[in-house]
Amino acid sequence: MTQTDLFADGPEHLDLPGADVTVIRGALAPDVTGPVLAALCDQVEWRHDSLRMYGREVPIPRLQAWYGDPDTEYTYSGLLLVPEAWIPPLLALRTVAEHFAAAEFDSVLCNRYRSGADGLAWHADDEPELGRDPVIASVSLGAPRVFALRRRDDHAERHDVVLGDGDVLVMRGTTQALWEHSVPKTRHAVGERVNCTFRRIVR
Ligand SMILES: O=C(O)CCC(=O)C(=O)O
Repeated sequence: MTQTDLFADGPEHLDLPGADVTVIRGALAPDVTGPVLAALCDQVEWRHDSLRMYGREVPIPRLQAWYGDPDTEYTYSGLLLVPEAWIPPLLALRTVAEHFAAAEFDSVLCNRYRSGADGLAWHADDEPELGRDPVIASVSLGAPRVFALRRRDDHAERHDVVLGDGDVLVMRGTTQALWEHSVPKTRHAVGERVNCTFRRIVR
């Protein structure tokens, strides 16, 4: 049986020049996502970090946490993230991410969007720790949110995809080099969402 046989619609490959992005809808069933979301909200060491911007500390509009193997320190936007030790719900999600990405991960950035007022600004996961053309897989739980992609050299070339409860997204190849992504804030009433983005640190 192939992966495509397991899902009614099969993996959805986004047709974006220079990007290699696949969405697997409902990779996790609804009777699984609810308990996993509750476990993550309860057990993850959520932090409300600030980034230094224009000479002052600005709180990020979401909660986040970094988990991984002991040697997976990670820096983004000048913020050093020291890994927390793996917990069972994140290890379970890692197995799912590794299955669909056909890749191995040693760390995960968890983002918790408490409402539509939380979001994530345009960026690429192109930190040196991730190496060239990294494979990155995320698992979304909870409320659906727009995941926006745009070409770094032409912001008019933009594609929005809604990531729902239990969806897995895999980015690979030159996606990070040529494209950026974001989770825009929304005025619509939306519930809580957790996204876990699995990565591999290159040493
Ligand atoms: O929440 C998402 O879907 C995206 C998360 C993300 O882009 C990241 O962690 O770099």
